[in-house]
Amino acid sequence: MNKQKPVDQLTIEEATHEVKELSLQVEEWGREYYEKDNPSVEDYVYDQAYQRLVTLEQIFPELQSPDSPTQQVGAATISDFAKVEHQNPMLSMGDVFSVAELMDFNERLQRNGVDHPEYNLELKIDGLAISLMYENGKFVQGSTRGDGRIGEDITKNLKKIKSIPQTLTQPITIEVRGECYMPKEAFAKLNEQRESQGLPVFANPRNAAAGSLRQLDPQVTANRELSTFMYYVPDYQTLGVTTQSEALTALVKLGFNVNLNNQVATTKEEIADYINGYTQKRNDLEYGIDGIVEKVNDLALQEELGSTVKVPRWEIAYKFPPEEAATVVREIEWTVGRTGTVTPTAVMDPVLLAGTTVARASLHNPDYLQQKDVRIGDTVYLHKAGDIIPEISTVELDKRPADSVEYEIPTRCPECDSKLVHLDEEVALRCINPMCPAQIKEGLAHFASRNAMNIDGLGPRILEQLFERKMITDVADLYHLTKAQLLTLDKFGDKSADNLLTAIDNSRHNSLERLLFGLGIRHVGAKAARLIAAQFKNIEALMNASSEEIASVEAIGPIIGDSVVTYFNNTQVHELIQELQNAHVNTEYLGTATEVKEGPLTGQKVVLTGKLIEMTRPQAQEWLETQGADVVGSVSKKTNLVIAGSDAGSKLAKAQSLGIEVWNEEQFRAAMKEDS
Ligand code: 3BA
Repeated sequence: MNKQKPVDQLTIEEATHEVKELSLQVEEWGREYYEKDNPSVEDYVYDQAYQRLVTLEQIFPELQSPDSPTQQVGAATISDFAKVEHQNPMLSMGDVFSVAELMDFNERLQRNGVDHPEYNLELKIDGLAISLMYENGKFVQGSTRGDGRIGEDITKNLKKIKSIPQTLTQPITIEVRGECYMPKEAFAKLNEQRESQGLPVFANPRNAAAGSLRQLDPQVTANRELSTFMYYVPDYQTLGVTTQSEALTALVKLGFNVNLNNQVATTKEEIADYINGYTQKRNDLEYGIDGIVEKVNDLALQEELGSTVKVPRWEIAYKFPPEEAATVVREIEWTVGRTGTVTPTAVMDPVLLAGTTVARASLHNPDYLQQKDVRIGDTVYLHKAGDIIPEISTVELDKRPADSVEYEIPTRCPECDSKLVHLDEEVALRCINPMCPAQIKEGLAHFASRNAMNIDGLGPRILEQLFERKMITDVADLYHLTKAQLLTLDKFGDKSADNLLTAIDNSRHNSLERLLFGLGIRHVGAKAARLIAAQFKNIEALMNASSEEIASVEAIGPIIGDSVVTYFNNTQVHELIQELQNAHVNTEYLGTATEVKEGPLTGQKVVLTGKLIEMTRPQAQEWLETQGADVVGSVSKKTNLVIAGSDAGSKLAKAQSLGIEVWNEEQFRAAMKEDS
């Protein structure tokens, strides 16, 4: 992390400059967060920047402008939903990042004459604030928080959430507020499903919940597993209670879901224990929490304390620090993919990080490795990108061993020792030896994979053994494996051998598109394979087709056309196809021609901008075209999606000003992943 000068040591010029930059940055991140449910940085980074801006404006009050992001309540709403004005504004919460700051807050309350108040401590659910209106006990309207004053009417969607009662146990008229969230397991399942459909995955459960709630089709919401915890009633007199903790119990009685892990506390020790306890336990909860909320328990006292423009004076949220763990890099491993890309992975001493043990983190490519300057023996800090993927955040330079040397990028393939190259202007390092065993093994695994020939039970360990023992050298050999051969494999019994033989046999009857995808022809993803198979009907027709004929298939471009022709222009490939046919592997298209399903990108106008790290622009464009997207050069109102790599400039800015959806490279790769 870059060390910042303490705010009180800045000159006015420096402060002016920083306030200007930070305001723009915080505003942009805020927009991503609130309007697009799609933040490009982790919440912690946003919070830190926001906090720094607040401090700057406190110390240099002359620099605070009325349109500073610190002066807005939340973000403006932009959407297709009807607007709802909240009867009482939905405020934000003040926040602190350490227990010491929380204690300062409490002492300030004391100094302001609040003597040893009782606090109600609650878990801070990582979801989305909602408001529910009931008239005579009937649910009539539900809305998002929006900018705090005006939210969006999402009644139809909220009606699909099981934990929201349609009718209360009493016929009262009341507004109830709380949090809507997606349980961790539902989130994991949803992302798995989206990944297999080639859709971008959600970065975290909060974004998934937001994306699921703000759907124009309530059926989509219904299919997402969402739940709620309610915690606030603006008009508490209706409930006949005098404390926040009683209010929670009253809400349970009315039929709401309430998180009853709350605790009433008075002493510093109790508060610290609660925070420490849940800091430990948070990974075991079925829902995400990002902190602890402390509220003055006495509701009359709350009213007396009132609120500033933005936040109540009677509550404070303590936010958990991001989960980081330090460990030591022992090795950098290079693996060769199916297309020959050689990717570095840091292998580290195992550490516990956000609930799982982590020992490996991708370093993506040589450029990335060199930028981070990760070396063997270095102590590094790990975090989880999007809460899931372990990533090295920083190298602890103070702990670098004295004899440390810069890591040397290999020049030869770790598998076959042939010379590695950079193709075109790719960042990726490649082994271009077609006989490289690593590539062949990966190719076999790809052939067997779910969207290709779908041969169950042919995992990497089995393939490795079959290959090492020379039982298979190419995909056609799979169809000649015998039970006797399989029984010689490690831990392979009668049953597993039979199952695998059956799975292999079943794959003989697959439709052509699976075979075509499974062959691993460059640029031919699952979707392109389907479109081509539907057009040419059998492999002979495709082998006789020209590049132009292939490129004339709807949604297929010249790069795929050329790639397919080049692939089949090889006598070894002809022999392989012949062998497959001799082994009775089907090479005909079996689907009905009308079944070419439209995808989410079909017909969408997409603009590519900025630098991509893990692929070239033409590769990105090609894939988009196979999805039926229309890749265009400039951003206009008609653009549906902008894919922005690093250092994206005016096109990105324009897209943002027009409110067009923007994906970063990671989101784009998630969408492509299925289709590589
Ligand atoms: N308590 C979020 N605000 C919360 C009622 C106040 C409040 C929250 C809370 C303002 C949670 C801000 C949005 C909002 C209702 C405004 C909680 C949580 N209390 N336990 C003090 O679990 N995330 N969020 N919600 N009004």
